[in-house]
Amino acid sequence: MGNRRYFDESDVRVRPGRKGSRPRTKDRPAHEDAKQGMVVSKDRGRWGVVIDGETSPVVCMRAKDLGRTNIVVGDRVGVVGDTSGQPGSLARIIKLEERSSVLRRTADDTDPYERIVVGNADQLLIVTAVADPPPRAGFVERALVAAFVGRLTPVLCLTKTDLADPAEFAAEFADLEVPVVIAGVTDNLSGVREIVGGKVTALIGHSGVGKSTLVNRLVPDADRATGAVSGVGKGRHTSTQSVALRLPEGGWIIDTPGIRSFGLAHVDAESVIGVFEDLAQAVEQCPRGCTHMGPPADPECALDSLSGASQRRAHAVRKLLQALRSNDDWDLGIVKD
Ligand SMILES: Nc1nc2c(ncn2[C@@H]2O[C@H](COP(=O)(O)OP(=O)(O)O)[C@@H](O)[C@H]2O)c(=O)[nH]1
Ligand SMILES: [Mg+2]
Ligand SMILES: [Zn+2]
Repeated sequence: MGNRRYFDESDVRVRPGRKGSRPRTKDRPAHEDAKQGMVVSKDRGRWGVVIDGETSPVVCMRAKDLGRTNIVVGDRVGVVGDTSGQPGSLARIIKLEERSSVLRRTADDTDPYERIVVGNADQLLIVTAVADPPPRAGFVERALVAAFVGRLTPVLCLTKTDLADPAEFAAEFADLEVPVVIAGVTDNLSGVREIVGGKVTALIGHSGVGKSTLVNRLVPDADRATGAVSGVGKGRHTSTQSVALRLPEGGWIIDTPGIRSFGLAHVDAESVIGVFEDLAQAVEQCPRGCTHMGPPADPECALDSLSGASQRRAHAVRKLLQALRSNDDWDLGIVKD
């Protein structure tokens, strides 16, 4: 990933932290005693927060000060009040820390609202079966775009490798230098464990690709329901809320069963190209208004002057831009699992 550029703050619109926005002396004393933790669950006005150094989540409400601030799984927060975690205890989130990454979805490509679903994940594990259901490049492309622009490192994770050879599908993304791991039921998971260990990894994929099966192998006490789960409200695992599960080797897996759609209305071509240093430099030479898609629309696009690995990367990025323009694959098809 030598060509992948590191972002600076201006690349991603993250919610600014409250720190520094007002003088310290105006902070209430309670804020100084706040314990830091990570949001691991969110459900109907209650958040589960694991305080740093602890293991069990503390149930929290959101302080009035925060208004309707969107607090999501993975967020780093400051918590005050009863943090004992005893049954019936309720603590209060008083501060949302600045996010290092954001995974966003929109209801569809025309939805102007940017809905953040996971905060601070290091990586996005894009889970795809190589067969049953057949893999869809369009879905992976859109997930890659979401990861790149949200500052998550994408990893392609291929399941059901007992049903088909994963090499062919994996090759489609080789030019973007996206790491690929295999995670079929007959595969040793050491490759996956190496990648997720010690990191915060969000996991997405169509229903039925084997996400829950994988999570159960990685987190033995996760007890995620597998197989076709139909109907609303049946069983205890039909929640569509995201949840963070602690990995035995350290780090977290964030399962996101509730992502039903994955629009990219907030993303433009420049921000995708900007992820790749060589391409970002090249497009500085493009004529005004170039959409970087190449001929016939953009006969003078500078991406067409590249050679070697950069040329292949430009071709792959154009495929991402194409995916961005089409509405065909925005629906992940995840209803319940
Ligand atoms: N053949 C095969 N089946 C798998 C594999 N992984 C999962 N499955 C099956 O695929 C179905 C859907 O798996 P599940 O984990 O519930 O998928 P999810 O909807 O993505 O959470 C279940 O019947 C699993 O047993 C695999 O690697 N190979
Ligand atoms: Mg599932
Ligand atoms: Zn161009």
